[in-house]
Amino acid sequence: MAEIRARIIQARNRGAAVLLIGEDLDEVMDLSDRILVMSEGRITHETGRHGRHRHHRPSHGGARMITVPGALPFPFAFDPAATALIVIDMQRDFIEPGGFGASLGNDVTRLQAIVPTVARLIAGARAAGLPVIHTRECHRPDLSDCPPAKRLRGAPSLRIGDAGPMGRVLIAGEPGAAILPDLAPAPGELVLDKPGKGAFYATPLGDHLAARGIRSLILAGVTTEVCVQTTMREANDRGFDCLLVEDATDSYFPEFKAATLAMIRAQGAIVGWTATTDQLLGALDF
Ligand code: C5J
Repeated sequence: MAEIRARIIQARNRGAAVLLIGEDLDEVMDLSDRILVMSEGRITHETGRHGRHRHHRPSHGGARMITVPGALPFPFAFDPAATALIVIDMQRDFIEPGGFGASLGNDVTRLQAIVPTVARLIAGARAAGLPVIHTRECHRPDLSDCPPAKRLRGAPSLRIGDAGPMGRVLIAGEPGAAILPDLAPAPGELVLDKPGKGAFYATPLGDHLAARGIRSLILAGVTTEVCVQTTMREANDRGFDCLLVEDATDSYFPEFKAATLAMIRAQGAIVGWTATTDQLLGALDF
């Protein structure tokens, strides 16, 4: 249904009228925003438009579906009651000098630029009643959840677990592993520590989402091509519809961000959709 709905909206947004033919009257009504009843070549009954917004549509079971018309590669439809925002690894260790990102030789200032946008996205999601989930890439102090293959790879100036200016690098509870104060989780929001790049690996995220009936995920955070993309692919494989917020994610490498966005949208949203914060919040009316 979501695929059919997205294609109809895409056609309508190009200015086409869409004639629906189906045996399931509820489904047809659900997908229609005007009903014309014709008899003997004449319109005998005509309804007004459903709802107050062209892209908000009721769906089967009474869910209020919202569509982000400008999403790529085609409009993204989601039920806000079954959607969560996941903010990936907006930690000091990736975004401030002296942390893990910098130890790998990266210019962390690029990532600082998205902080106000991520804050606006989080505020909009909270205002719309979407659950907000935060992740932190970090390890236990004894490193028992950090494979040597991860710790010993390459030649960083500081390895995971080494003492740096923000405490031990990527270790839970150390100052560097904390989420930036401007993006601090609100009381009651789930904060997940994850030892891998993907947020589903070795965490209770999947069970948490299943228990709440979440079927769509909005993703933001850093870095686009590593932890964000890995999480989005994990989610896609688990059956979630995923949208990555383009201006609320970034990479140390602009070309990797651009390639990731292109890969996600390619082949008819093979991994998912992308949209801007304004496009998403506009659809949510915030
Ligand atoms: C990386 C992450 N880049 N959060 N972690 O190692 O993307």
